[in-house]
Amino acid sequence: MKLSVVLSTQPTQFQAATFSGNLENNLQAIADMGYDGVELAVRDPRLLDLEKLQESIRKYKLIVPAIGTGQAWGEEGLSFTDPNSDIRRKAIERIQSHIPLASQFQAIIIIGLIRGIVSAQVSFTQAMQWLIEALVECCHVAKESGVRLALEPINRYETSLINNVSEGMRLIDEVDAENFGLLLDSFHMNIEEPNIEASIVTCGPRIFHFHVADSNRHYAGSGHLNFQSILYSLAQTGYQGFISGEFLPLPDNHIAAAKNIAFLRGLPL
Ligand code: LER
Ligand code: MN
Repeated sequence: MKLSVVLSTQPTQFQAATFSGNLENNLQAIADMGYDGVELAVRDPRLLDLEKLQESIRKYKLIVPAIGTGQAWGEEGLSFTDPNSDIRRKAIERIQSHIPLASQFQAIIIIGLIRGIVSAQVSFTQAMQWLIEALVECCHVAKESGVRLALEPINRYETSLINNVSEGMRLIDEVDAENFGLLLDSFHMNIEEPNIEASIVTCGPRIFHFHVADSNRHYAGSGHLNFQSILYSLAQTGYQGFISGEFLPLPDNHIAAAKNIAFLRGLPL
């Protein structure tokens, strides 16, 4: 099992960014705990010192399986479905600006909250149309660099667009691009899926990335999710990617990340 954990490269309001702050110290801590990789949450790639980042990632022998992009929504309000066409265009450009970074690390680009919500003055059909158009355009450009995009079904309290696996799979049909798949997150699945394991199996090879947090969004092993059967179902789909921890940094990020890896490595899979 390949394990990673989320690290935000910039200060963030997103509470489940397990690590943020001093990059070098965090990467060292993550590597020392035995993680194979680090998932980077990046608001804007222009804010990064790419060379320094690459050097540090190499130094600690970590892999970057995925790049999170949701902070562009959380901190800047960019989204694919904003009523304002300038904001929609900026969101598309922002995702495309992640492509060189993702290509260097051979990482997946995550489409989380940057997809937006259905705004009051916009119909669901219109929002879906903007979402599909943005994804088609981004997937087309990403394909030239061999980069894949993964949309994350997110629970109803955070977005009104694509809350569950069946909506996600319908979107995959609409976008119709080989480099487009899903990121499943056990925390959101616990809220939205009738049966987590059965939903995972229906995705087959379209699962590009996987987030773990327990039912309470704390580290895996601290709530009531059955990770043994969840990860068994994931393996049944042929998934060979990372299991990436995205949980609240409580009681602190080091303790949470250490308990998460100890729990997952201890599962009889
Ligand atoms: C991001 O991966 C996520 O899971 C969302 O809850 C962001 O708010
Ligand atoms: Mn997630």
